[in-house]
This record gives sequence, C-alpha cells and structure tokens, in this order.
Amino acid sequence: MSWHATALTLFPEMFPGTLGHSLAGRALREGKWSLDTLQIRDFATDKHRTVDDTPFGGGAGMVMRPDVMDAACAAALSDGAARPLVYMTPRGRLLDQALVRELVAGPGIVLVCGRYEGLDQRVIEARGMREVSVGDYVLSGGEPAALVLLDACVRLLPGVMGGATSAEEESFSAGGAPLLEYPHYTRPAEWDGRAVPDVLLSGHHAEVARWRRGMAEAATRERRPDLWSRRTPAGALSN
Ligand code: 6GU
Repeated sequence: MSWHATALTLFPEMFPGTLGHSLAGRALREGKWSLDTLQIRDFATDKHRTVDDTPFGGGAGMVMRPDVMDAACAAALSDGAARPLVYMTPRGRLLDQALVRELVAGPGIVLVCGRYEGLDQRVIEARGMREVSVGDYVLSGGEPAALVLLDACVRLLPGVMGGATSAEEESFSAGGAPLLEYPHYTRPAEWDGRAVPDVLLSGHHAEVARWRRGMAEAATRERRPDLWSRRTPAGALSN
C-alpha cells in the first residue's frame, strides 16, 4: 500500500487542483501515492444537508457541526490504516520540513478542510486532530493549505523527485536549523551586462562549495534572522 491522502472538503473539485500539473500530479498518475476526496455534505443527516450552524455565544460567521464532521472522519478512517487527521487552520502549528518528514514517514494523512469560521472545538479534541497552519495570513478555506501540505509531502516520497536524496535535502543546514539556498546561475555566462560569479566558472569544486555555503549563510543571516539564531554551535550537542 502506497502513501494515501484523503481530503474531507465541501469543495472536492479543488483536488488535486494545481498539484495535477506538478511533479506530484505525475507521481499520482504513476501510482506513487493516491488521493481521494470525501464530500462533507454527504454526511449531513437532515433534508437540507446542513453542515454548519450559528456560533453559540453569538458573533459573525458559521461553525461546522461536530456530528457531521465526525461522521466524515469515521468514513475516512474506515479502512483501518492509522492515518493522522490533520486539520488545516491558521490556529495550528506552523508547517515546517520536520513535520512534513514525519507525515511522509507514515501511511498517509486525512486532510480536514474547513470553511466558515471553522470546526466545532469538540470534534477537533474528540478525534485528536493535529492542527496545522501554512503561514501567518488567513485563507478563506483549508483547501489551498491542504494542497501546499500535499505538495511538500509528495516530493519526499521514494522515487518522486529524480535524484534528490534526504541527505541532499539536509546538506545545507547550520547546527540543525535549515539555511536558505545559495543563488543559482545558468547560461549565458553574461546577460544584460551581468556576469555570473567567476568562482562558478572556475571548475574548482571545493571553492564552489565554499562560496555556496557562504552565500547560503549570508542570505539566512540577512533575510531570516529567526532561522539563523536557531542554529547551535558546530560540534555542540543540542539537548
Ligand atoms: Cl491551514 N487554513 C486557513 N483557512 N487559513 C490559513 C491556513 C490554513 N494557514 C494559514 N492561513
């Protein structure tokens, strides 16, 4: 059984979405992972197929009913595979590469996509959902966030990215924290009056590696001081 994702959503037509045109889409067609969707509305029980209601305590917007969401979760988990329920929400833990690696190491994921103001808190707790955010901004629904998470996972599956190894993935890190990539150049060697850095044309592999490392560190220091300060001194043991 290959890695399997199920999306619980009111908009199943958004899957695989842009992923269908990407490396992840090719891998999907090649059977290296699989994807299905469940229409949350199919788990409503009243004649109007209601999935949401007004918030207790008042206020704007609508909240997705816990009974309907729970039935959708039960259906997604009915194959018995122990796949984690991942609820996409701006209240969640920020997605990072460590979480992506953890999720691809398992049998797959069930992506819970909310609309409106979100899910009733009780079903989040009762189902032990992991809450994940893709950044500090607000989307109108979890679907685009779920596509981001899927893309990040699928590119790490065995045989999906030609040549790229997990060692390569981690080669640019500083004391456990990731570094930003060094800048890239290709032909022509001079374009619009701009030359490619000489060292890259020199053929000195060790010098190229040293230059790239320096550029990666400089970019990280200048652009992402938060990442830069998370690195631990070389050789030191972190907890
Ligand atoms: Cl995961 N969902 C929504 N609706 N908005 C977001 C998000 C998720 N991550 C950042 N903004």
